Amino acid sequence: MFEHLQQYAGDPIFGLNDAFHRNTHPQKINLTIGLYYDDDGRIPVLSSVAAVERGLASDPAPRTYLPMEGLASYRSAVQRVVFGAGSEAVAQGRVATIQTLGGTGALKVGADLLHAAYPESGIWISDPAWDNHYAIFGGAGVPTHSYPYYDPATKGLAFDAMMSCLRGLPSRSIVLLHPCCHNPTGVDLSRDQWREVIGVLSERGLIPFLDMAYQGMGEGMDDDAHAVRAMAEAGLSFLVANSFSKNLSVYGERCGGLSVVCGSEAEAELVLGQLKAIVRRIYSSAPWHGGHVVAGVLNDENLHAQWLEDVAAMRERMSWMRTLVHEQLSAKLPGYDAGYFVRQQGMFTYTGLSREHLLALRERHGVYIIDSGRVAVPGLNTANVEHFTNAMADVLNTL
Ligand code: KET
Repeated sequence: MFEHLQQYAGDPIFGLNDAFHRNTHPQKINLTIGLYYDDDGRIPVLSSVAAVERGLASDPAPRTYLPMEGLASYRSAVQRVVFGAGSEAVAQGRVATIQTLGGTGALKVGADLLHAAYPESGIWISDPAWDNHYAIFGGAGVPTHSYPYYDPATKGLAFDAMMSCLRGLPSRSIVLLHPCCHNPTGVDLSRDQWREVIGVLSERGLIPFLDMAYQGMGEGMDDDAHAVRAMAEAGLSFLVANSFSKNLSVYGERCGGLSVVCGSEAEAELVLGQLKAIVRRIYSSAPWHGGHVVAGVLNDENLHAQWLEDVAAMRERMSWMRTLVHEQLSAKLPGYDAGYFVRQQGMFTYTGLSREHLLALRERHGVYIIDSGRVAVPGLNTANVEHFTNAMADVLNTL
């Protein structure tokens, strides 16, 4: 029945992560996937999450269906975390928020909403991109295009090229933006640059879709949401996908949110209705356990404070690793400018390494970096960073 189907080429991130686990190199290092590991190389269970889970286990509640839009206490917590406690748009009831299956689920539901509302609109995605953006929007029937983002010469932002592309887009085009910790480059916009981008989005009548999968991993929970809040304050209508996979370390619980900022409360009601209809026809409702865990942490003052401390520790550890790599590489490779390791931020760094370099890193040293040259920084720790910089120095010296 299915022999005519094409072979799945595999996912470039999950596929290499699997290959890493099959490798037997004694000092192998996994820098493939966007997972946060602590300095012992373990995926942490945050104490705030464990505390809520103990409470849930000690007094088991019926696992009923959640509403199509998700748990009310989860949705309001998403709004506070993403838009800030003092958000005018939220206070005016102009934001329709649902609990989603991670950030990916939020992107999919948002893509379906946009395709139904604006069937003619295409989406513009940063070059380079998180590949799944193409798959999710293309799969939802939205034509996909790219806008310039990264400048290999400076390992920084191609801001002028990006702006001139945005200025030329047809009105009602969708623009996918990363408010912080750009994946895969680690290159973010400054506040002044955001102001200019928001100006163009507004003048050109574009539809911004912000994908915030790493809130808190760049500069802080509020600072990282700057673009979202500035856009809301500027009075734009837009969508935000957010994820708790990384910042709460609850990847497999599939916890995210989709918020649609509208012009009025009545419009937000209409949107919420359509979001429920989309959820109902795809998977009916969001997960009970993850919803209660996240809402439990976010709505408890002490647990919330503990969570923020944990996120700060993750952020500081990643920035420490960046500093160590920069120092060690600069010493081992005097002619090589490793400054991008400290200029770029968040979970990823874009090395610009060639395919040859990447293959040699895997084969000679067991160092796994995905084919785009993106390094997932949390795979580094005090015990393996030296092996990493030795491996980098070896391949850059010999190839
Ligand atoms: N958006 C971006 C930009 C992103 O990097 C990820 C995950 C997601 C959304 C998905 O979030 P989730 O809540 O897990 O559905 N990225 C990492 C894992 C993956 O590829 O799925 C990664 O890039 O390694």
